Amino acid sequence: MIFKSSVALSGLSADAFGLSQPKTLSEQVKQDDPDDPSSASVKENVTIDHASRATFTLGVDSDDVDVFVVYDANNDGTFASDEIVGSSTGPAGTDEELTLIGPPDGNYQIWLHGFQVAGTPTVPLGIDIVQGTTSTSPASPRAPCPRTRRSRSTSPTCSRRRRARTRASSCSARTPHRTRSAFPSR
Ligand SMILES: [Ca+2]
Ligand SMILES: [Ca+2]
Repeated sequence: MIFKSSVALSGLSADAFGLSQPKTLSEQVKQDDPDDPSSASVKENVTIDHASRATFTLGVDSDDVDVFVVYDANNDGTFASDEIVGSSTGPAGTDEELTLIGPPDGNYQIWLHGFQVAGTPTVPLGIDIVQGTTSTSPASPRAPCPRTRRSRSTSPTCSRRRRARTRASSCSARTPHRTRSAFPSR
């Protein structure tokens, strides 16, 4: 994607979020300790990198399965109950869905907690994470095409030079990239 501006902008930045491919996992759930979400028998690891949002859905039949999203905030490799950042805990027979807006980068775990489950049904877990990169414009605008007394501003040579310069300044390889999170730095 290329942004064009008729005025010189210094320090312009834009977030570009691609449309990631959503995926659906088949998970086998069972009755867990209803009083302890960390007893969830299904725990899926998910890595989030510069996401604008992340949506998790769970289709249930007549059972009561709940979804918990746990963020390893202290990055110690374990997912603790006090690191739960989102949950969807509808009653039996109700599908679950939750969305994190601007989640911080890092490691996450999705817990499927069998609150009231008959047998070991297989349920679909949907994961849709929209991720992208941040682009920053070059700090200095491109230099104007040089003029001399003999060359007119519309000369073909000057136009070609101007176009070439435009391509160079918008070349993605030369554009400084940085990442950022909507959350405060940790
Ligand atoms: Ca942790
Ligand atoms: Ca439920």
